[in-house]
Amino acid sequence: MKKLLLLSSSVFFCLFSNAQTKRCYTHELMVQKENQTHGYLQQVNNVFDNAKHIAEQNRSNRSLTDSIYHVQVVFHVVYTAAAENIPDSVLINQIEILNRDYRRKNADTVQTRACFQPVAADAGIEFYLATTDPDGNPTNGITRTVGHPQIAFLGFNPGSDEIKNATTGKTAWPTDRYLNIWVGNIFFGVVLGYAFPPDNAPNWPAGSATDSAHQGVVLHYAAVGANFSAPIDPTVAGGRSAVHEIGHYFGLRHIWGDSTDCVIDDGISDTPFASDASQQACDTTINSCVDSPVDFPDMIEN
Ligand SMILES: [Ca+2]
Ligand SMILES: [Ca+2]
Ligand SMILES: [Zn+2]
Repeated sequence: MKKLLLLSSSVFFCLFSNAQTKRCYTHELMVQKENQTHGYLQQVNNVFDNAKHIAEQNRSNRSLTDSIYHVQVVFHVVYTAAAENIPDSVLINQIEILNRDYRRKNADTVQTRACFQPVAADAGIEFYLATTDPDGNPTNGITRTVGHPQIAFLGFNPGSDEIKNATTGKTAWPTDRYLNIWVGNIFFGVVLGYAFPPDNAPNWPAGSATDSAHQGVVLHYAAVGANFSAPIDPTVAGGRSAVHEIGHYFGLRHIWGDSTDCVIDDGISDTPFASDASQQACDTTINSCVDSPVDFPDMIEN
């Protein structure tokens, strides 16, 4: 679990490059789930705090911190038009990008400013496409499903998570064994992705906020990989939406805590406080909050 802390300083990109669009919908969906099922956010916070506690306990345990975690991935491509049925090569490229960034082998680490170099780290997490499906049959780790025709008009609605629905999309493979990544045309076209973090409430009824069948990541099809022929937006090309959303899936929050103050943050000590606005421009000169004892600039690298 120490990896959770390391991860906060090892993912480098500016996903929120345009204040007018909502690139990541994770926080909004968490708020929605709290409204639907009171206590959801507390369950998420409990898992997060427990993970931090374990990480602190294991800080001196070298064998644990040196281990590499391997995450089995299945992509569920759900399409209503041919362009949305993105090729295997793009999905394989996305896995390569994940393994590059989560091992801190990305070339843009040279842009990490000196003040943040001491906390930048290899997260020690690698990803691979599943080779066996839930029934024990061989698979290439990619499923392809034709979505319900009614989806073709507006796209999949994140609010109802309908890309994971049996009648409109594709149901999850067991979420305790696979990282499910759904790929499709997300509602409005301005949401690049969303994810659900661990929530530690296994006994709530199916269909409620904590339904394990909804765990995983959803990506807009045109935000996947770095080699897609028609990326949704050149400013966010490069397969970094998946890197970002999987961070949420592992439990990380936006470093500004989805607030516009300097009080609520991500709960991680090695990322300085920041206000939302400072993240949107990726401006290295912004210092939106006064930190103590050392006042760092906003960590736009993260
Ligand atoms: Ca922080
Ligand atoms: Ca600061
Ligand atoms: Zn996000």
